[in-house]
Amino acid sequence: MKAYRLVLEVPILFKKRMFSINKFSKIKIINASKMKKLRIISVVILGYIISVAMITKNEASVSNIEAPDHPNIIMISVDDLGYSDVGYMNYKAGILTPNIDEIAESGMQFTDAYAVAPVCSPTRASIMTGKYPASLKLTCHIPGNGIENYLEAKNDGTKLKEAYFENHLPLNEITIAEVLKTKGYATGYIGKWHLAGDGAVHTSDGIVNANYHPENQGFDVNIGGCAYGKPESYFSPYSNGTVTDGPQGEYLTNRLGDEAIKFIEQNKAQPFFLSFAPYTVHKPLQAPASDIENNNGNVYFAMIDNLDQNIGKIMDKLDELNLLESTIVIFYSDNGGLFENPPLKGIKGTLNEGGIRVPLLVSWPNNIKVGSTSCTPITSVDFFPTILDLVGVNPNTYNQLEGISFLPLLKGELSISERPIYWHFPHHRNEGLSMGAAIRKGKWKYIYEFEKEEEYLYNLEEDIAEQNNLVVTNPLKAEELSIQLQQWLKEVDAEMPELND
Ligand SMILES: [Ca+2]
Repeated sequence: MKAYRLVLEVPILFKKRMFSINKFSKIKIINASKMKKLRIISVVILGYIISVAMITKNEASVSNIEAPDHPNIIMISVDDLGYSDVGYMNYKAGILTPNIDEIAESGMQFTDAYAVAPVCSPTRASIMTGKYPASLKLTCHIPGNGIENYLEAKNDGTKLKEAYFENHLPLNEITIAEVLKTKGYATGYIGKWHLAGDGAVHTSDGIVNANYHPENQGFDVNIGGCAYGKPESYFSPYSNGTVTDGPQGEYLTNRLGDEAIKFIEQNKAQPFFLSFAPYTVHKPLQAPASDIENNNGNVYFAMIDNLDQNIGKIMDKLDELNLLESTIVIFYSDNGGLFENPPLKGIKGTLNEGGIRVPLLVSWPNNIKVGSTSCTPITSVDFFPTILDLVGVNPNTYNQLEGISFLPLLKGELSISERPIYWHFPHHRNEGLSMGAAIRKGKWKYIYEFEKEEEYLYNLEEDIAEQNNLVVTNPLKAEELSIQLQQWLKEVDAEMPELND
């Protein structure tokens, strides 16, 4: 792209330690004179203007695609389901997901889909708002044990302190549900929300501040959505003030599946948007005995099996009500898997691919080509503009959106411009590479680790497992992406970690 070639023409200004963090939490560019800084900034701004112009041009052509009248939308956001934790990927023996595989066969699968964060809350906030966690100031999972306790533990003995983050999704943010309501959609939220305050430490029922629940963010119905990031128990009684207890021992995922079916039945005569966000497959690892038995004692696989059965229930209900052709089904996970994610490196909580690359399927019979695949990188800020596009609303109407519509990919009619996608995760984790920021553009991925001041550059087309750090052999590419990442962090006024004095 022309814009980035311009960036490449600037002299190498940085050798190592491209980021410097001062006590005012702002990024300083070091090893450069003011004059050179100004040159870089003006070149990057010019590049940004050009790339925005390209995207805008592309989106204008998207709006010319004839959109059908108000299809139903079911957004399935599973919790912690890894890239290789689905049968159709064929990476793990023993995982059987026939119903999820059928969605893959009936529509488009994305090989390079991402969560904007390696943990729950920021990704969920980005789906709801179409904004990056760095813009929302909601970059961390909202801790169940309270932010103060969390920070005390995480900042113990580290060089950098965790950056500031919000403990709820502010009500003044415009959500996809709020917009769809204005278009006549019935809206339902069933499952985990995790955007409503400091988790379980303050409460025995998951309700910290009910004002922050889905009902006040555009959803007509909320079953299960509160401050909890994980269930107290998958078996009733649930200790969750937003879902009534069932019979003793009822399994939560089965119950939420039943509630999803009920919502579909109740709203079959009008367009509906159902966000089905089961708590599964997040810990605690608990599953019905029969599912554990069917999975040779593997409780995690049993949870995936049970998830699949419940998705099958939803698809059967759509079939029974003759709604398959008028319903778009999106299947997605909010971050990488907690266990190994072959062939990817890393797990949930890390900025390696295993922490952020996730399964994504989109099915819409007669509209999306059966059994198709897209390798274009997509991230969770893209859902909001894409859903708008799918229901015939021009995404450009909403200036706050930071992603782009990938409807052209679904239609198989256009490609979308190569654009950078970003991560800002200024938080310590025990699982591996964290406390950093990253950018993916085309086949390239660059990561900067704040705590260790380490840089990584990977060619994901040749090295999906991130084994060969190319920073030394390709310094120009590393520099280009580093500059672009730093520029973006400034643009969104990202909260940065401070020195831990
Ligand atoms: Ca999660």
